[in-house]
Amino acid sequence: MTPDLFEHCDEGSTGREELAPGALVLRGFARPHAERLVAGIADVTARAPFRHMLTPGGQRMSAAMTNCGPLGWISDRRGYRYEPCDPLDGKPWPPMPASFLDLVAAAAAAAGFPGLVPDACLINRYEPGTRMSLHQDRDERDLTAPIVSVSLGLPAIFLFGGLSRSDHSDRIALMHGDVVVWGGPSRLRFHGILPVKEGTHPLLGRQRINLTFRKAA
Ligand code: MD6
Ligand code: FE
Repeated sequence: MTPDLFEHCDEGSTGREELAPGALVLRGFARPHAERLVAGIADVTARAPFRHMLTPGGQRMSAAMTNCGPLGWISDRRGYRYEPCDPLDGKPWPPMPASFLDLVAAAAAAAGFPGLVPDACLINRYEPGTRMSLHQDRDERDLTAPIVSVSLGLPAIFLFGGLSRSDHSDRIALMHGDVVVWGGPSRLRFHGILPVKEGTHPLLGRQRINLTFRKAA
């Protein structure tokens, strides 16, 4: 499937696709929630704006980020970690909007993880040309909980690799409304996002937004 086929359509596909043991895509699962999610993103970013964090090596990250919930993921010269307060103003991260919590509970249950209560939500914003290099999500204390990842706006190609950086990566097109639930034996797979292609989404304009919900503490 190429993203171009669906770029200008309101309808995508639905249903579930298993990527690997413990990792599946719920196609279009968030689409009925999208307007409430976008309102929640606006509330969060009014209090904790998107910013480009620095990697420990001093590079500006390509995706702009913010957080909501009890813990937020940050990166700076001192490393990667979760913090209860936004370093920009020293205040607690904004609470998770009810629309986020409703969606994550429904998606996790649909994927076979009932009762998931995340304590961290990282919000990534990609403008065309923005990418996310291959990485593992390993800063969370509880690696038994799955991650729930929600894609909104412009499509992107998700690189889905193995447990070593040098393993082959599959390429998966993620469209507006797709939800990836990822845990168990896939929890520490390397993954990334190829540079987002130019385009305009009817609801979000010239951007892709990804929400990743984790149990960090
Ligand atoms: C993104 N996602 O989709 C970046 N991490 O923009 C992630 O880095 C990610 O989608 C862990 C689990 C699922 C993900
Ligand atoms: Fe990740």
